[in-house]
Amino acid sequence: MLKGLKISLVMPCLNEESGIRKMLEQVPGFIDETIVVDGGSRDKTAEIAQDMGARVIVERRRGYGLAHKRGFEAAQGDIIVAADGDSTYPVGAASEIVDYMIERRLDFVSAARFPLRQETSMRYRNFIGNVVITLILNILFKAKLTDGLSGMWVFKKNVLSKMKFLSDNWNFSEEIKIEAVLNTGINFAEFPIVYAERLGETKLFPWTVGVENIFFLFYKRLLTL
Ligand SMILES: Nc1nc2c(ncn2[C@@H]2O[C@H](COP(=O)(O)OP(=O)(O)OP(=O)(O)O)[C@@H](O)[C@H]2O)c(=O)[nH]1
Ligand SMILES: [Mg+2]
Repeated sequence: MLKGLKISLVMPCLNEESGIRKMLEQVPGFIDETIVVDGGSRDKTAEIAQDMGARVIVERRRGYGLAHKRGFEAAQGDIIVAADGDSTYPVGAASEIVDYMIERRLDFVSAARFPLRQETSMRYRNFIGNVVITLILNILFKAKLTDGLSGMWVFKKNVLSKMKFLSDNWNFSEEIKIEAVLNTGINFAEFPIVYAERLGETKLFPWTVGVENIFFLFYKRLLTL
């Protein structure tokens, strides 16, 4: 609990046995429940998560967005902290973010990685992809994001009923921010965090996913005219 609010942590994981261990070691005491949505990992992700006290939901259908949606449905908290399970995001920063939310009466906060504090945390190719996609997102949706593809968000669970999602896959990361920014009933802000180098293998095919992300932005824009 934080300031009387129940906090749920949701992490999608596919073959992240090293990352999830490090994430779970860092889970702060104020987190009331930790949900790991496992994509049917072939390594020990699910066993490690369970042994370390997380609730494991297995969702074998592929999809980063789908995994998040399964986790959000199961979460019981007033506030959901969503973060990738590859040890790149600082879940401990959630307490500062919740303070910031209360102080500024915010409903949805996206953790922003830029400017990067640790240069080795992101490959140059991914950095360029993030900059280009964020720029296109900002132009198309008149937004002012510094990080359109961050994988850590802290939000009131009730905002989900105001959002409409088209994506079950990687585009979900940009889509959840677009939904938060466009919805006048959702107070949105970014909060700077320290992004760390990932443990384990990436699940992303950067070129394909980068191009899909850009097409998705135009598609979403057409549907939200
Ligand atoms: N359950 C589930 N989790 C997934 C799936 N695809 C990716 N993930 C998880 O989603 C998170 C984000 O994936 P990453 O591979 O880290 O993608 P990224 O952060 O854009 O790229 P990196 O630079 O490699 O970190 C990780 O915790 C993955 O294990 C999936 O189909 N199902
Ligand atoms: Mg990652």
